[in-house]
Amino acid sequence: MHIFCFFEVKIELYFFLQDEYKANFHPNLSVGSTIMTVRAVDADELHNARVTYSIYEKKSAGVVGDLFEIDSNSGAILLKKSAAELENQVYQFFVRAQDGGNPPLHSEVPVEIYIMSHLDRPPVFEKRDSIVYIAENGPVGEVVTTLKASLGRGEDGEDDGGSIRYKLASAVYNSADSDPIFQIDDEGRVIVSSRLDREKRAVHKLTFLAETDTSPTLNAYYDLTVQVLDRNDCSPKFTANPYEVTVSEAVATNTPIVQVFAEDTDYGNNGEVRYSFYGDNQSDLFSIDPHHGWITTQGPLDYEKEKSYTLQVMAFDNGSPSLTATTLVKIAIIDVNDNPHHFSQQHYTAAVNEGALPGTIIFALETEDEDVTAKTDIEYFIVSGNDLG
Ligand SMILES: [Ca+2]
Ligand SMILES: [Ca+2]
Ligand SMILES: [Ca+2]
Ligand SMILES: [Ca+2]
Repeated sequence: MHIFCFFEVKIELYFFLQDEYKANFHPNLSVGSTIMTVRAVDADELHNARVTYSIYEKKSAGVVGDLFEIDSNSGAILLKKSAAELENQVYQFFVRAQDGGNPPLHSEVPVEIYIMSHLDRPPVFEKRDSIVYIAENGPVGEVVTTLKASLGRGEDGEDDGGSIRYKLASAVYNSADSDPIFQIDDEGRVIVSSRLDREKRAVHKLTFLAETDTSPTLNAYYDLTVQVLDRNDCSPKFTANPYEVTVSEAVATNTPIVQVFAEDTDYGNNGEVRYSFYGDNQSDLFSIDPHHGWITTQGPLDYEKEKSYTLQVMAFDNGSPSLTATTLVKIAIIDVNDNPHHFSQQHYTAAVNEGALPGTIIFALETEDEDVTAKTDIEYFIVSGNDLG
């Protein structure tokens, strides 16, 4: 079985984690308290990790700035002076995040803060596990977890009534550019709405909003981390097919000549790759290291016997069941001059007329050499003879 996993390189711009931020608090909140925290992240963390926040007022400049301040490093919005007289007031403004790049990039997000009346009771989420685990490639519609928010009880102990709606507040999961991966229904069930792929994203950090149907809304947020567990759904993938290598016939036994490599992006055993030869055209002259993919000579090579080899190599992962990939390794042997010349006859005899003039061709010497491509220019020497020759 062959399954290839493809990877998209995603360039994420600088963005706020939510499309909007909402908060509500009672007018007796102490001065200096944190009301909420906004957060922008920069995918380009290496260069521009430093983000600074500021309150960005378009209209009614000064009003918001008198009451709230933002920690420029953390994005925490604090109450700057007493809100005791400001019951039922709603403040809407923007927070700007700016990075440390040159030129700096910035982005704004709308913020709504409602100072409740003494009687208002915002929703409260019931405590649940903040991390849930779910296997990749599960069925669409699978329930990850169920969240529940209820309205606090008024001073008379009665439920304040009214209904709560749930929303997924995380901006990246609400993008119009892609199909939603998670949804939350009216019952607070967090549902997988498209196939989860651990190789694309192993951890999803989600923030959910519960809000009343009143105006302005009363609300609460809940952070949930979904950790996607691996399944063995990626095959190993060789970096080449075929691998081609040339090697001198003179290399020593036990010489590593080529390394094959197959990548498997699954996790743990599912991504652990081993190598072997397979098929029937194998040669005892080569071995393969199962862990590192090195192919090594196991005996002397001889160009005069075999000019090339094609090895069939398989990679298999350690998953259950195991997934595999195959490739070819083509080894071309290079000839070297390793065979001695020898004369085509052991003895040569020739008759020479006594009166032959100097320079007469007596006979042509022929030699043979099994080295096919590595012929050298051959020089002949008369190593012994009489005074005349
Ligand atoms: Ca996958
Ligand atoms: Ca795998
Ligand atoms: Ca996987
Ligand atoms: Ca040779």
